[in-house]
Amino acid sequence: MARKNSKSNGKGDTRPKSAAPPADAQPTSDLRTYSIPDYRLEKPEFTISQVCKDDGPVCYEIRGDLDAPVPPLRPSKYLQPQQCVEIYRWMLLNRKMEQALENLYKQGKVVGGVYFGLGQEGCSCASAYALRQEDWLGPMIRNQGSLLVKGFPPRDIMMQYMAKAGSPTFGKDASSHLGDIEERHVCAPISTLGDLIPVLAGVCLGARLQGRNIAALTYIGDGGQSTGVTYEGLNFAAVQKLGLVLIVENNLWGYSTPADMQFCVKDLAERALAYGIPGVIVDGTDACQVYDATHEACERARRGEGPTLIEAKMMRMKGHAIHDAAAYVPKPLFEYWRKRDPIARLENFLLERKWLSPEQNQGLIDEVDRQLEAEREAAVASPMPDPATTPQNVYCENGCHTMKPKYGVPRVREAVPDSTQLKTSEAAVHLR
Ligand SMILES: Cc1ncc(C[n+]2csc(CCOP(=O)(O)OP(=O)(O)O)c2C)c(N)n1
Ligand SMILES: [Mg+2]
Repeated sequence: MARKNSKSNGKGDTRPKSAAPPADAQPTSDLRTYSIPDYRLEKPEFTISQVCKDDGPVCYEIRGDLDAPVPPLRPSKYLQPQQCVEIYRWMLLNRKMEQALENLYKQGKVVGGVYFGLGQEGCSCASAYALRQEDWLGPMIRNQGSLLVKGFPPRDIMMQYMAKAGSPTFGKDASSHLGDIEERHVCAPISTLGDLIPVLAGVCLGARLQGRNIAALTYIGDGGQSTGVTYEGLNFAAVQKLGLVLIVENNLWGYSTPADMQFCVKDLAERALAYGIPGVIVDGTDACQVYDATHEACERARRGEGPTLIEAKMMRMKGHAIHDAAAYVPKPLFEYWRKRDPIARLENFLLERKWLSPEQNQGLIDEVDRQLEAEREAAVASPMPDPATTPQNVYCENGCHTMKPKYGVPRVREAVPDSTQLKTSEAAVHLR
């Protein structure tokens, strides 16, 4: 863990940096100071406060330097030019698929709502790109890009939203609760915020008991990180040194609650200190930073050294879901982050470096459009489920799927036949 230096609270810490310590100061050996690696090339400092008028709608005002120039991307330590182009393509596919979903919703073809990851494509796609085939993913609602990178075709996600018979859940879920534990190693999202964290920790534990350390990536929002199960799951992973990679997606809003009204720490990565694990901050609109931090966390996970908490700072560029116009978000905040659009930033980065020519770029965009059109048509053409199939695949009956070890025979100790023979030292089950 990299821990050193003192932390400015960024909210008005005016202590002189070189002042002599007061006479009653503690000996320095009693002082523990920490630092959190921060990959960002800019550190926006905004405060958002509630300024509601009596019985008016909820509204906020923002203070901070909203005219700051947009920094360049931080070149990746690990990615080759071609890999950067691949991530850019995934991000385009992610955004254009969500635009197609919005249109399908407006055409009345979607059953239920639609959730968007607008402005967060770099976080979803570049983090999932750091996973290997054998690694696991537990996406949340805004991580549709992660699902694409992990191998779900856009038609699966579209059919899921339209509750079509051909969807991965055969039309039984009309949102994003799709997974694939056999091939792609994706745990279906769990709506209860935070619950994926102990589940993914459990996946890592299962692999450990079968003789393998794996990386398992999941996400939690700035709102969801306050839940108790987040603490329980991450603490368990920390104690057991499980390969959990937790990205805290700090997109500044949880429904209509701004981050400033959600927690008091300056950076959510500081939470890592309380778990005794590394914490790192990245600009969530910089795909290179997201990739590098996730790659390093995955490598640590595969070495069996335990979990990492990555805070990705960015902005939810739409409302909570399609029903929410986000009228409560101060317009200048949207403007600020629109200039930091993750796709435009990566596109400029690739063009400036000549890793992609303007013609290649246009060809790539056209190709993504063609792919999506074919995927959309296939999704729309899928029938609605036959009512007779309603009871099927709801309950696990007649051994519909067997629970079998994935990586090897679990290493467990033989049970003691006569419980009276248990020694006190064997009373607790240790998992390593
Ligand atoms: C334990 C729990 N509490 C409340 C909810 C309802 N809920 C769903 S999404 C959401 C807001 C989440 O905000 P955040 O975690 O910041 O994620 P974001 O939507 O910004 O990606 C809430 C309160 C829930 N699903 N689970
Ligand atoms: Mg949020």
